[in-house]
Amino acid sequence: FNKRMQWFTDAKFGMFIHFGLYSELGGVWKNDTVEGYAEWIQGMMKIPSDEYSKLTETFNPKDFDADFIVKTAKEAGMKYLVVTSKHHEGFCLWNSDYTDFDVSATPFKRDILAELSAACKKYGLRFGTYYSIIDWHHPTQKHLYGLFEGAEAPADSTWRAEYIVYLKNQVRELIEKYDTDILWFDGDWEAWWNNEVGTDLYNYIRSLKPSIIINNRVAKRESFKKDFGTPEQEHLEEAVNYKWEACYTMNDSWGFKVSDHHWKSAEEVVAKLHDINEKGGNLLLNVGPDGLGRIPEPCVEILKQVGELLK
Ligand code: FUL
Repeated sequence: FNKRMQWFTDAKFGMFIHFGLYSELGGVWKNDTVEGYAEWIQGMMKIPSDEYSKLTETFNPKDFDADFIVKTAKEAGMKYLVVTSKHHEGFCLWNSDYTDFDVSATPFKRDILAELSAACKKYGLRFGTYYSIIDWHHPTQKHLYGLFEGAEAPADSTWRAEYIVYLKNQVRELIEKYDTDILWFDGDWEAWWNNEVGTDLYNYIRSLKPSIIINNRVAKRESFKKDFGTPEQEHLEEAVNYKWEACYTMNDSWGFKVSDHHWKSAEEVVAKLHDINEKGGNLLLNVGPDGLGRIPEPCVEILKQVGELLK
């Protein structure tokens, strides 16, 4: 375990990237601003699936520059990156063989994971992928979140098994095509997810790539401690006998939100990093590129200063 976790323990500081169709909206739907996290806009505002899916027709982040993003991370002292390959909305940032709801269906077409993983190789950063267990778009989950008109609960319970086949196929793609070093799951709080399916998924992934590192949200985070804990917008007060990584936003939202200018200062970031590292944790600090693929300018500036302070 220690050997597998060594690079992660040494890394101490990573970049989280929340990017998806929601980035186009910047937290605004029909002149209404979502309360809280911008990547939750579909769920919070109950935007029907067929309407939300149309965002693929305009998803065109033509200023997205993986090289610049990874270089920015590196210069800020970060040693790895974790990108939302699929957030709760279900849209995939890579060209997946198992769905059409992905980058290839947009005018942009470019494979965002391919570009980011290549840039990580170039700059010597480890590459990780976030994957949401919740999927607001997948047909097997139609009855769960009130986003599909007239969707009734299926007569039998096979939908979950069917969804897990999809999930496993996609996770295998993330490993085989992009050689992902971290699988960062999320959405474990749903009642239909449990430690049994989570443990099976954990074992499956380890069998495909034994050296991979998986977060505790692969199963129920309260009771599952492998491979690392994931305190969110907070961190532990003292060292514990398991590995953990605290994730924090740079402003208030994970996904790009036009109205969110509540940036942490570089000094605050560095203080947090040191405090977390002292207690044995890693810091995964988020950036949310906008609809054109650009990290907001203030955020780039803060990361530059963080790099300076850490020199
Ligand atoms: C949470 C998600 O619901 C948020 O949107 C975000 O991705 C955060 C890191 O995890 O559980």
